[in-house]
Amino acid sequence: MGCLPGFCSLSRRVKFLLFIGICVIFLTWISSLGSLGEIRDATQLVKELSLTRKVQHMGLFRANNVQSVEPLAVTTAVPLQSCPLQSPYLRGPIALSFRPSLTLHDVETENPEVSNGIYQPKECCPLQSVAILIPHRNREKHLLYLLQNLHPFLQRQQLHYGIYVIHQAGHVTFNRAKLLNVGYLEALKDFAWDCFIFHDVDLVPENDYNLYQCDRQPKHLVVGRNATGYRLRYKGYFGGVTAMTREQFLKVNGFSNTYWGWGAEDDDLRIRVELQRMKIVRPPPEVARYTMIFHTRDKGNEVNKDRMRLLNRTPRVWKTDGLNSCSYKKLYVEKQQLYVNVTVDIGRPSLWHN
Ligand code: UD2
Ligand code: MN
Repeated sequence: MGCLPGFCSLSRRVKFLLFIGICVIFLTWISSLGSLGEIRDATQLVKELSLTRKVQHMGLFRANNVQSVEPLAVTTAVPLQSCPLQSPYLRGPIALSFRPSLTLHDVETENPEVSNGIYQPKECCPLQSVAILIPHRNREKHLLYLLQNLHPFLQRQQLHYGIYVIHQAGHVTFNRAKLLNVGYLEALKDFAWDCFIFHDVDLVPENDYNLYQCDRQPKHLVVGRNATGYRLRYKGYFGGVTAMTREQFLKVNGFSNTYWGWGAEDDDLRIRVELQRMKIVRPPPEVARYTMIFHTRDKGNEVNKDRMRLLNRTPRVWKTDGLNSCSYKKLYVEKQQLYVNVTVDIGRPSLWHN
């Protein structure tokens, strides 16, 4: 039998020691393979757990038992059932409360399960994720009353929702429609909301069967309100509170940005909806009822004298005036417990656009 050069000349003792050394190196290598395997398993486990938590956060699953990281079997996730089509918590007509001494702190205490303006039910997987967009300036008391009534109302409907207040900075003429475009664009940076509710700050819903969810068609939620004898103001009226899916709103290119001051921006949206051959739907009148908190016309929101001319040009300009041309300066975003405050500079009426 051949011999490696130099190997045969070594003494038996040295050969024996060499053999032992090689065995030790081999065994160490084998055991290191085993522990690598364990590390890989642990990484996988952590990944799975964090995935389960992520999904759980989205309200889709509830993890069975995620306190311990061993053994692997703990990652089994139990799918949460969908919330029912009709929530068991609905009450029908509600006694509204407008207590003069109410404070934001009171409303925060009444809604411990809301944080960063967001709530989601624990007991089931919500049917829709809904962003409520409220255009706002100088109506703090109205906002307070709306928050006090709206949070429990939406929770009874078992929705995953977020409330965004889009606050127009400065004293330039108010522009409700442009603020709502900003709200849509900014809310989508947080979450892929399915449905958007465009909501006046002074309208408080009176019946929780008026569902804040979107339909296959754009939905108008204010059939009647106290000030107008609970009757539809006019055929085609689309103001106050409306619900559109993310896709429906995108399809019409959102609101026009060019309505500065009071009036007709809601009619403009109706024209856009009709141009896309969509049809406005409404809940039954006995359900779609609101109380509008009394107010006079705000300073800085005078009647827009140009509104009829603007309405006439909608079919020509909607494609280039809307979400895709909405320029603004975001001044700050503040995540409060009960709502997200987005404060923006939306510019001023321009000769070119108005
Ligand atoms: C009607 C419509 C409203 C809108 C408006 C014409 C109803 C119930 N509502 O409301 O949707 O079409 O006519 O532009 O028909 N706002 C402020 N600060 C201001 C001014 C307005 O926060 O200084 C906001 C606030 O959310 C308010 C909304 O804009 O609810 C509409 O303004 P409004 O309440 O003065 O107008 P109103 O009641 O005639
Ligand atoms: Mn109003």
